[in-house]
Order: sequence, then structure tokens, then C-alpha cells
Amino acid sequence: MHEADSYSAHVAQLGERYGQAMGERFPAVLLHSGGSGHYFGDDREVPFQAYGHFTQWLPVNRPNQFLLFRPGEKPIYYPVVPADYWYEQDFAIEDSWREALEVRRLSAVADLPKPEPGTAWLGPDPTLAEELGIAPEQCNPPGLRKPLDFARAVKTPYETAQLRAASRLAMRAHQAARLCFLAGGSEFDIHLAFLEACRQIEEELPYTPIIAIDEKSAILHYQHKRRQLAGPPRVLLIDAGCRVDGYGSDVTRTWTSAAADALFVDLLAGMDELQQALVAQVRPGMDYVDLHLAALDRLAELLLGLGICRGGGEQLREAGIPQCFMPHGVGHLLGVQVHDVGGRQLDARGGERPPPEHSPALRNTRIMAEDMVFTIEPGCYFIPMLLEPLRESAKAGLIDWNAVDALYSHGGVRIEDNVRVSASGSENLTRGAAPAAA
Ligand SMILES: [Mn+2]
Repeated sequence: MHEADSYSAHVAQLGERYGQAMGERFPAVLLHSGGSGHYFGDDREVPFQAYGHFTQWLPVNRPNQFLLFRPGEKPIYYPVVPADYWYEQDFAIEDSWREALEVRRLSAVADLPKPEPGTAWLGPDPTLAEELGIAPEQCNPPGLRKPLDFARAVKTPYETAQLRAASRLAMRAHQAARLCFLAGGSEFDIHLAFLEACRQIEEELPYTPIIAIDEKSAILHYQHKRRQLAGPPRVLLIDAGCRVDGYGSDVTRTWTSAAADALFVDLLAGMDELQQALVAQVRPGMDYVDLHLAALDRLAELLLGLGICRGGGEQLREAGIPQCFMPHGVGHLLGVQVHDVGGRQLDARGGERPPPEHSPALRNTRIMAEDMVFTIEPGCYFIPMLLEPLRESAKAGLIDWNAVDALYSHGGVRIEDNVRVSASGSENLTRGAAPAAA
């Protein structure tokens, strides 16, 4: 018998899931990792990222890898390893893969056996599917893809173990980033400190780290890495994760230096408490939309308590003030993709459950179920583009503008952990994880 969280147990569970989704309609499914591509008018290759449904079967982030699944049979993995002296094409096949899969190495895509009639194709290249004799209606059929997208929110024990390890690695690198910031490092220095500590290069990470000092932390997806500090730094917001066997962590921390305004330091402490209170609300059956609403309510109370806002919670909510400070959703599904698929799916058949009108950026509207993994990442930012229009409006009295003017230079706060829904509550994969040993 295999350990419950072993790779072969994962493959067996995935097989059951696929069998159910396929029903009587498809005798087999052929998954393709994807093909390599070039920039327009250039011979330089675009960085490759394997298709998510392929990655869930096998952590091989290479073009032209195939997996054939037939219910009741050992899945067949076809690594295509072309003869090539420009790139290293050969790679090690892990023992655990050989145990769970039948491995049949090919030297060209053309050597792939012709799929049996009715085989469904999952992958990004319908032209290749057609060349292999797969009919267009068998190519990424919604009747198969939708139930698989929906099911991916719930993790197998193996997947949870990878996500736990990815969080553990990220915590080690976040600690190095914090020390670099406190020692006076620039955004660029902090980026390098993060990479060095997790020992992953940028293309191995699940996404490009956001490393923002002071007012830049109010830019939600700030993309630059300044080499120099503009002045004594007050705030670091770092949103960065690591990848383990295809599974990514997505962790945000905000740190202050001794130069930070006392009000901002209080805001940071309040946001940390708020974030943990949200994690404590998680349980199977809860609506994720309600968690988002709870985040907005708690944020309104925090802003009132700190004197950044005035009036009552109800008044702030009605005026949409919390969303001016937190214009994003409180989190999203997490897995082989940072924003994992199916976040707004109504049920296994498909259909959308859109976010509430007042929070269009919310990426997750699912009902929580055991072993679902998502992020919980409340934030509070001083974004001139969103706050300045209020200054001239009838809502101006709900905000203490002296506080806002003082905190523009500090940017904002976001605290993000990765959370698994347990049988009766939650497991915080990020805070529960001891940092990996150096
Ligand atoms: Mn996130």
C-alpha cells in the first residue's frame, strides 16, 4: 500500500476523478503539455509553461510531453525527447513516476501512436490534435474540461504536501527578504535575497515577485525593481512564492522600518489580526463570497478604530468606502496555477457565479469544501486614484484627510497566507509551516 500522500496515490485519485468526468462519452483522454513558441519576428523562445491539467498529472515543465489516460489502466506517459545539440533535451525519469505510470519514451511527436476513435484531447494546440486525427469537437470539450476545472479546487493529500512545502520554502525566502529590507536593501537587492534564500531562479517561481518599497506598495501589481532607495525606507510589501513539483505558494508580507509613521504601524498590526480572524472563519460549507464581505466589514471597523475613517460601519459600507482601500478580492484558488481554474464556476457542469457587483475583482465565488486550497489576502492601500475623487465628493466627511495625506508615502499593507479547508475548520499552510532548513 502507498502512503496516502504519495505520488502514486495522487495518480490513482486523479484517475478516479477523470473516469467520472469522462463517463461513457470518451474512451480515453490525451493530455499535451504544450508546444514551444517564439516572439513575433524573432528566433528567441518564449519561456515555456506547461498546461495546468498536464502539470497536475506530472511535474515535467517541458514542451511536447503527453499523457494518455484510459479508465482502469495504468496511464501512459510519453516523454518526447528529440535529438538536439542546441538544448539539453534528456532528463531523469523519477522512480515514483515509473511506479505510477507506464513510461514510453519517443524521439518525435510524429512517433505518438494514433489515438483510438473518440479520444478527447486536453491541451493548447488544436492543430496538433487535428494532425493526430482528433475531431475538433473532441478537442478540449467543455463537457470534460468543466468538471475537471471544478474538481481541481479540491486537493489530493499529495498536492497539499507540495503546497505545504512551497509555503515552507517561501517563508524561508521571505525571512531573508525582510532582513535585507531592514539592512537598507533596495527593491533589486531584496529580489536577489529572496531568490538566493529559496534557491530558485525567476523562471522557476510561480510568478514574478512584487517587491515594493513605500508608496509603490499601493500599486497592486507593481512590476519594477528599483536599484536605489529614494530615501530612508519605511515600508516593504513583498508578494512572492516558490514552486515545488509544479505547485506554487503565493505569500505576501508587509514590514515596517523604524522610520514608519506610528499610525501605519498600528494599521499593519490591525491588518495582521484581521487576516488571522478571517482564516479562523474558514470551514466546509462557508461561502467564499461571505469571507470577502467579512473582510470589507472588518476593514471598515479597523479604519474607524484608527481614526482613518469617520462615521459608522454601515455608513462606510453603503458608501463603498472599504473597496476604495481594498479594491481587490480577499483571495483566489491556488494550485498548479497561481490563480487556479474554476474560481467562479457554479458547479461541475460549468456556468459562472459572478462576484458581487460592488467587488468585480473577486476571483473566488466557490462554496468551501474540505481540501480546497485558496489564499486569504486582505489589504489596505492609500491609492490616490481611488481616494482623491472622494475628497471633492459628498463622502469626503467619512475620511480623515490628514491621516490619508500622511500615509500616501507609506503605500499600503497586504498580508497573504495559503489556507486549506480542513474537516471542521482550516489549516494555515503558510503560518503552520516551519521555514525549511537552509
Ligand atoms: Mn495571491
